[in-house]
Amino acid sequence: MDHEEIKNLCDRFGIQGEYKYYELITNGHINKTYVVYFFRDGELKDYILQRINTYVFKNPIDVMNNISSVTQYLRLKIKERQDTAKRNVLHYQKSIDGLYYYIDDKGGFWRCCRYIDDSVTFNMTEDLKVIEECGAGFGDFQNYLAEYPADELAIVIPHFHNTVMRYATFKKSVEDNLSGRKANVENEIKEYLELEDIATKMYKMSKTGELPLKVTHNDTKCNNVLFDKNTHEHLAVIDLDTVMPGLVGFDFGDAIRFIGNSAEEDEKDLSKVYLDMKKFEAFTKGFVGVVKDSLTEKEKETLPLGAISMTLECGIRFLGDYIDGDKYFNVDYPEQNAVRAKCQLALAKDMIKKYDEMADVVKKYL
Ligand code: GN1
Ligand code: MG
Repeated sequence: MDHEEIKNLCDRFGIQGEYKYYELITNGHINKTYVVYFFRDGELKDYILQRINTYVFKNPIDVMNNISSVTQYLRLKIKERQDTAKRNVLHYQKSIDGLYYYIDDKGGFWRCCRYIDDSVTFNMTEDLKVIEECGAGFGDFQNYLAEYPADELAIVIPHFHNTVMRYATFKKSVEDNLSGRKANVENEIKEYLELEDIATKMYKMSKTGELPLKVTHNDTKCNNVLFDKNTHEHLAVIDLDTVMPGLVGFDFGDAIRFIGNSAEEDEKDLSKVYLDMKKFEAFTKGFVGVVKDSLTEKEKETLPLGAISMTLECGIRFLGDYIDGDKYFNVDYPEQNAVRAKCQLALAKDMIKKYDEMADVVKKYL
């Protein structure tokens, strides 16, 4: 993108002031994200400009409808608890056509929101206080949306955390071997297939009604929470693209998959990859501390299984995409999806070993 293109897009969203520059943000695997700076009223104002990946989100207007309803609802709920929600909810800009999106002449689907002042994100962090805050942030999010009318949400990606369906899709990728790269990952394929029962157990419990569907975030990576730059308190949960009915234990579990890992999501040296129990405990303390009163006994009991399910699911998604030829996730280098999949497998195997330890920690905070 050149400066002129970025500036023109911002004009479409009615952003006032003098355009200064932009930066590309590279930590998401799906959308293209830019932070754009404008000078106005004597200071720099920053905006997030994003192009939605329409290969992944087939109906991006539905995505924006969900987001505008959910953010409005959150704003009201948060204001019941405190004076202002200004730094706690994203504020999307309307385009000059009065819509929360703009479609450019090449079909690119854009949205824009104000960046929350003095906020930061964390990817991998060793700071247990930040991890606990992250848990409380996702826990609060869960509580705020507890009474949100779930049937009004569009299902933007059907079967998103349907692990049974994910395994079926994975097997199809293996069978089709579109990229011809299957031979490079035979061992991983075999190991993932051996773990299918444990990966699908919890989803099956939701189908029999043993676990309730609630409004969940569905992409609870630590970098989807904004923290105050100075105090590191959690401010807002972001990346609301996949807010849909789901399992609380999957939100918990996907967060653990990311923040509980001792290493990065794409660490190549697998000896560095394990479930860090200190991180697990910090996140659990924050999350469970906030949501415990609303959980059923089965929900409480299955939180550790949520972590295993989400790690295996994410792993087969990365591996399936590697075998398909990197169609879904953005990659920085050709083998990255295989590396991510190997890392998730190592992590999931360690979680299985530490199942009882996880369960004991959960009990401590219930
Ligand atoms: C994607 O966009 P991002 O990076 O927050 C993906 C998640 C995966 C995650 C793995 C819509 O999230 O489901 O867990 O990558 N989002 C979508 O890091 O597929
Ligand atoms: Mg994201």
